[in-house]
Amino acid sequence: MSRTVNRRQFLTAAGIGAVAAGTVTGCDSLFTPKGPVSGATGTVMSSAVELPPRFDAELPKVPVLEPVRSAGGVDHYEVTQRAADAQILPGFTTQIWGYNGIFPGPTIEARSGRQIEVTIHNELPVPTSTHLHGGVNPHDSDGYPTDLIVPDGYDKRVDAAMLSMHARQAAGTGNGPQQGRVPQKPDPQVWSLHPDSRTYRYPLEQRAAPLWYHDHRMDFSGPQLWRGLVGSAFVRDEEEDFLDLAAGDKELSLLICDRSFDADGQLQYPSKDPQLHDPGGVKSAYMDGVLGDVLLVNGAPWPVKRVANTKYRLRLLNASNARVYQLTFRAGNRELPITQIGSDGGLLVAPQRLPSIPMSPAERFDVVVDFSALPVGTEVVVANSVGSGPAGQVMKFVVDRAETDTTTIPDRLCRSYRRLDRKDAVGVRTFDFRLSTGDIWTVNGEPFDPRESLATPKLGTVELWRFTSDFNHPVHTHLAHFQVHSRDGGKPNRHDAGWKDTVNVTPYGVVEVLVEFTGFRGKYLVHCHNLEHEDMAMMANFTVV
Ligand SMILES: [Cu+2]
Repeated sequence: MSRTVNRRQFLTAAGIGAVAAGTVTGCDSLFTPKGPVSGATGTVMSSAVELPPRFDAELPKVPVLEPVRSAGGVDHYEVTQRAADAQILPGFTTQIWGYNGIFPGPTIEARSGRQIEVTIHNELPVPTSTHLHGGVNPHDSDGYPTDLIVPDGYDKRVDAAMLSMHARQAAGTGNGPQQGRVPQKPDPQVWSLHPDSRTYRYPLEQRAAPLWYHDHRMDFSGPQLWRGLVGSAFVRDEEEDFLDLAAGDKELSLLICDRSFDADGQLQYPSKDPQLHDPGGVKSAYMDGVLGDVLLVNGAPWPVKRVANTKYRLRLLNASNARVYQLTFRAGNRELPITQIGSDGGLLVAPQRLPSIPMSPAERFDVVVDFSALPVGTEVVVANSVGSGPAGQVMKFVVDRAETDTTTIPDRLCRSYRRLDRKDAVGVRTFDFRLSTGDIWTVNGEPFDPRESLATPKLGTVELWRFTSDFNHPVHTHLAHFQVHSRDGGKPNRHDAGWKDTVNVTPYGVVEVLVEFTGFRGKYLVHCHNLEHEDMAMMANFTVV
């Protein structure tokens, strides 16, 4: 009897959380079922180096990407993906893959309605595809997983890898489409290959929101993000400018992820093929998800940030492959109030207090934390209540100066917000996220097939999509943003508020969302954002018609 069946039987019997494959690692792998984020999300890959001290490194400020030219209302950016050396752990030099050679990549600052173009040059040894996550992007600039920038000299190997994938599919043993015969060359209906570089065009006809960009190569997103291909992107608009929110050096972008390091201080990841040619995916012990034991914020381990005793706006992004967080801000025994003002898709109608911030992979939270009641010298630890050991802490703030705070949190944040209603939905579809036999993660029982679409919603309509799940699956829709309509038959959780593009579905949970299809026709993805699940086929197309 396979491990898969054993786990399913266990889950059915327990009716709750799950045991991860391989090493069971306390709270990282076994959560209580009723918390905002519950269930297993992966297996810890322990570092072979001594873990760095906590709260020693300064919080890095990620540089903003500057356009190389602006013409006709379009800002043009140039980015080179390349390997580079980074100082992450004290005493070690770590090779990363970065946009412009840095991890995280440079932050994109953009304006709603002002188009940007980004030319990406690929100097890495592997193909890449870049997705602007949260962007209302035309299909051909959405970073489709088989729409690849192929570096110089890779063609022969990429052909071999693609043929090999087709051969495995034909044999019914691999990820992706099932088909009856082995083709002689990569199918041009599946693969779109750009030599060395290409330009992505983003109209950004959308609300102010915290986006991010990352790799999306089919079968290899997990290792390619792990090596560093992630960055933040903010869209801003007049409505947001008008609010008197904390800004400038009182607005902090915090990109949170976990990583694991080998004895030489290099990033380690359990790929089936460490060269990332073929096959994709991870060793079976890690197929539930890869967790690191070093927590990084903006690329630094457990950093510290010195702050004034004022309000700060924190733009939180969980850029981890598989790790979930539940963040609190602790000053001694006391927990600071957290005010959420925005979600994945921009500002909420009104601010709301949250006791903690539960973040599954790819989710963003826009929050205000108020340090004004704290005496100078107070230390505030950002704790992760669902992480064990070192993963139980993320970073630290130290209040080191007194300043006058002139910012406010308005009672009404977003007057243009439209609340979707169940009666707006013209149809209902169900997407079931589930492990299949053969260690393949599936959507509606099928592994990802680039040629098939599970749904054909009409542009300009709203549909109710029901996500069901056997595990923790952070479900992400490209192009179309949604509002959570119900969770497990009841009301959404408080942290489900606002426009979103990613929602965590807990084990045997049901989440209904009202999805609005705006912007563009074409083929887009709905997929699990646990990157190991994604790489092991938990993706599907929908085509907006
Ligand atoms: Cu998943």
